[in-house]
Amino acid sequence: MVVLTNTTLERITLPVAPKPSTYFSGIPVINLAQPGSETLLVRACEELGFFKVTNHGIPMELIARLEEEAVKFFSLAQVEKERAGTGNPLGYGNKTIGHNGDVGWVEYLLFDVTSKPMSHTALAFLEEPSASSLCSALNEYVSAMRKLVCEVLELMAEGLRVQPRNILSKLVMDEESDSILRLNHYPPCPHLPELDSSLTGFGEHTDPQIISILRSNNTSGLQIYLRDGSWVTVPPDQDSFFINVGDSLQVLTNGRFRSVKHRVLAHGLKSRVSMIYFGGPPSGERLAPLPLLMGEGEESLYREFTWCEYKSFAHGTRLTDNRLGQFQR
Ligand code: GA4
Repeated sequence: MVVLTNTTLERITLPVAPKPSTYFSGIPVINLAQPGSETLLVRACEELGFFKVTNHGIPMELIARLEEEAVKFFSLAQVEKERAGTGNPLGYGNKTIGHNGDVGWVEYLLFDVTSKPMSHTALAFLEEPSASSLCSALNEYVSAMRKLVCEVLELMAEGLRVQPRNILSKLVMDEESDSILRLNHYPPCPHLPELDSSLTGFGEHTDPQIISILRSNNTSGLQIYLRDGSWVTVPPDQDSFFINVGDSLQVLTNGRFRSVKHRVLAHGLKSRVSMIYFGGPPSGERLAPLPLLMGEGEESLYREFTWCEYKSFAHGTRLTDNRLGQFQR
């Protein structure tokens, strides 16, 4: 544990983690423009629950625009940022994550993003023209993420040989889909070089949704947990997207796909900025394995539940808790 004092002189104890290991070279790369990528994609979801997507067709300017807006927001004075709300669960958050005592060396903005574009009045915590420029960058980015999620989930269905092709994507493309956009800023931690360890930016957890698409700047920090019990550092790549399987997709595939445990360690010298789109199903959606994926006599590993039930359960847990455990048969 390391005790840090922030600007408001509040003392906060943050968990330390082992020093980041060297970069892992085994992250599967899915080239979306390459025929046959659906087979690699399925393998990546089965083995790691994590992969990188290249040739995604999303213009770099659109990504850079939201990153710039995020940096502009996080550079505001603390009081101005706090006007965005509490981060509990939506809005601005600083060092506290969720409402059950998790902390990390991170500040963030969380937005509920539906199929309808957000209005700049939802960002009334900012003055004009800042509210409008953040709002349009967010809307453009979210609609690009929805398209990417749709493409990836359709490739997945193809690789899994389940019909119809939109059996998974329709859950996230539905008007009522419960999706979130998260902008994270991990400031450099000046105390780190003196410590023989690293600081936790965002503690280990799995994502509750179906799928998460992450894009970060070129600062490392993201780690994933392998089946052999080791944590490995993901080499940053600001031109690509990293995708991970969430708990809901693990259920939809009856455990065939793995919802990957991941975490972020703070950097001693550089800021890390990440933007994550979490694609979730509609609130009342029943989550159960796709019948076409079940072998003869295969039974569901999970009792049936709705996304709304899972989400409210998740919000009562700590990051590291094994949330799906509660729903296992
Ligand atoms: C993890 C994935 C998303 O960032 C998130 C997180 C949420 C939050 O920050 O409020 C949770 C976490 C996440 C899972 C367990 C609960 C809820 C913090 C936490 C301790 C927005 C989400 O949907 O679940």
